[in-house]
Amino acid sequence: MTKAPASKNTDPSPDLTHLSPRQRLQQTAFLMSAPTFRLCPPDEGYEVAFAGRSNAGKSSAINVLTNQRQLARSSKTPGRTQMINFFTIGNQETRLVDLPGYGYAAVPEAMKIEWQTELEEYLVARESLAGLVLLMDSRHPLKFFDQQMLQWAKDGNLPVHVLLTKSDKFKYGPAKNVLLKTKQDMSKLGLSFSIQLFSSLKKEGIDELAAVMGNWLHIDNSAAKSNVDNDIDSNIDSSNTPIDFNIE
Ligand SMILES: Nc1nc2c(ncn2[C@@H]2O[C@H](COP(=O)(O)OP(=O)(O)OP(=O)(O)O)[C@@H](O)[C@H]2O)c(=O)[nH]1
Ligand SMILES: [Mg+2]
Repeated sequence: MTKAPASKNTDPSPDLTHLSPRQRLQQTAFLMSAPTFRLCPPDEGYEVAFAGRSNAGKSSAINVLTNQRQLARSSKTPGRTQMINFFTIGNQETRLVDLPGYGYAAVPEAMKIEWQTELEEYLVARESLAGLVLLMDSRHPLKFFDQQMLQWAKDGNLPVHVLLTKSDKFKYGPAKNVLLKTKQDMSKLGLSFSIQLFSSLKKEGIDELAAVMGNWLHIDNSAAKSNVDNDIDSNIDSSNTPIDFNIE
């Protein structure tokens, strides 16, 4: 386990409450990497986990969301992120978690099984986990492990926000069709979710994702929120508007 130096108690975290969620997310800093959930930070405050198949674009999404080029390392080699990486957003009680990609063929079967058991326990039992951002390549949505993650999220009553990543690979119409089709398929699963298109390459869908995370992480004060809403009004692409479902 590697750990960033802890801030001293005599040096309180700066007051970031006047910032919008997107501005707050730009304060994200690396906290620590853990090889297993047993070594992760105390289960306090709020955290949001990013999960998805290997190569889905998790690290790239975290980098554009936080406006930092190399915060989470992204790579052309699938399976690059093997550790659970924790980041703080202003203070240690507000965290972002980059989970290792699943479905990476080169990982031995026994390790896969152990990892899945841990992942399930984390999703179901972690008290501070406020929501799951599930990234799926928009060309290959809802693969077996994605469905497994959704089932665990449902078991843990965990809200899910789906990013259909690399949407730049499609033209507008086909991208919208993927969004609607995936939304329909997910509606059958009976869990609480929202969904949007996302492109790290084109930096599309960031405001929508920041708004969802601001809500989950309780960093969405109303004064700043009205500024964000103004930003969204001027930039919004309706194909990226998150679609909310709350199915009983
Ligand atoms: N066209 C396009 N490519 C992308 C986008 N986001 C990521 N990629 C590419 O997809 C590959 C994987 O991206 P990563 O962000 O490393 O994916 P990851 O989910 O973190 O992968 P692991 O850490 O292996 O689980 C890289 O080659 C990225 O450049 C996107 O929005 N559009
Ligand atoms: Mg990664």
